[in-house]
Amino acid sequence: MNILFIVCVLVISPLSVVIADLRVGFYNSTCPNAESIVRQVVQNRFRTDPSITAALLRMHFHDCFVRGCDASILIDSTQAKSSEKDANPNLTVRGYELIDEAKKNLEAACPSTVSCADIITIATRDSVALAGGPNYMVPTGRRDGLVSNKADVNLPGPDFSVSQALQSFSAKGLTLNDMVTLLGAHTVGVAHCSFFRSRLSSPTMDPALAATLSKVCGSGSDPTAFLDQNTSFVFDNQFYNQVMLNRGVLHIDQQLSLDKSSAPMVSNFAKNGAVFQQSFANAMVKMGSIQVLVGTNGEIRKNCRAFNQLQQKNARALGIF
Ligand code: HEM
Ligand SMILES: *[C@@H]1O[C@H](CO)[C@@H](O)[C@H](O)[C@H]1NC(C)=O
Ligand SMILES: *[C@@H]1O[C@H](CO)[C@@H](O)[C@H](O)[C@H]1NC(C)=O
Ligand SMILES: CC(=O)N[C@H]1CO[C@H](CO)[C@@H](O)[C@@H]1O
Repeated sequence: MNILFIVCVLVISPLSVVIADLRVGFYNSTCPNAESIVRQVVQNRFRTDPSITAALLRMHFHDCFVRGCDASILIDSTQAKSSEKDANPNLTVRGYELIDEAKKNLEAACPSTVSCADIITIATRDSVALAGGPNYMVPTGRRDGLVSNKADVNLPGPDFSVSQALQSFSAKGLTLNDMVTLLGAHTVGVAHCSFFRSRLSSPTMDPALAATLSKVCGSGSDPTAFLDQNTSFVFDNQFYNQVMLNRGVLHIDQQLSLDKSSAPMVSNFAKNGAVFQQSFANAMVKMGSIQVLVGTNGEIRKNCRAFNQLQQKNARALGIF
């Protein structure tokens, strides 16, 4: 009965089936240095640019929430087709060149073995640890997707309520606790004024912060402000303390402490940094397994920015083979 059911699901929609078949150390025998090769690249970058942690966290989130964690976010648009990258919420995603560098080093060590989707996952984990966050084991074995459409990008917006945002997280199999935890990633990184301008006149923002941010946002085209105004580069629980002081920058961040459903979680994380760190590690592993491709689904891209088929076509056109 069960087997029959599974077979039917596979036949109907083979690419969207969630198969929890990721394993810690998936590359132990095929590319034993895979994780240390990625870590090296992240360490080098972090030394000169600690904002890489925020960049990778956001990239990982956007990747996993659109067609699953399949590196579809990395695909460059072509003249014929706009990829996820060119959807508005993704325009400010950064860190693509770090993924390219890790991929180049991995291809040199073990060609066509380590997926771009796993590179994003491992690099994000390493960057979080470097910024003072938890260092957790991530299961690997993801394969890279064969589709990336601008029109598929449907992410929660910064002006969502907690219940609206929860709908989007629930659709990916994540709970309210997962969502409150994952939004703790806003303990690092920045937001452009255009994403929070409406909050500057809100009675739910600390007037001192509103005054500061109004000044910041009053000049230039679309400046940025830190999402965690206290410890902006440290991966800690200060985001939750800031939110409890009405110093959340995005509307959704502030709503976490105003909405009755999420407020107790916020105050628990604000009081207890260790509980937040453990919860974050668990939630990241969960987010990292959304709709993954495993086994023989998808492919292992040689260049994270293009599907293999397209790379071969371009190479033939250039007379490379
Ligand atoms: C309801 C869910 C979420 C909403 C509405 C949201 C919204 C936003 C917005 C509007 C920005 C500013 C982007 C910019 O101005 O360039 C941002 C930045 C950021 N988000 Fe989220 N986010 C959500 C969940 C998450 C999750 C789950 C993560 C990771 C686990 C995450 C990590 C980040 C990080 C690290 C930044 C800073 C990026 C940087 O400095 O480059 N966010 N988010
Ligand atoms: C890979 O090695 C690590 C560390 O020895 C171990 O914990 C893990 O289970 C191994 N994974 C596989 C798939 O062999
Ligand atoms: C800022 O963070 C530090 C270090 O975690 C903490 O001790 C302090 O209370 C925080 N300040 C505010 C205003 O939240
Ligand atoms: C917040 C935002 O910019 N949303 C846009 C994201 O991209 C989609 C698809 O391109 C647009 O329809 C949204 O308006």
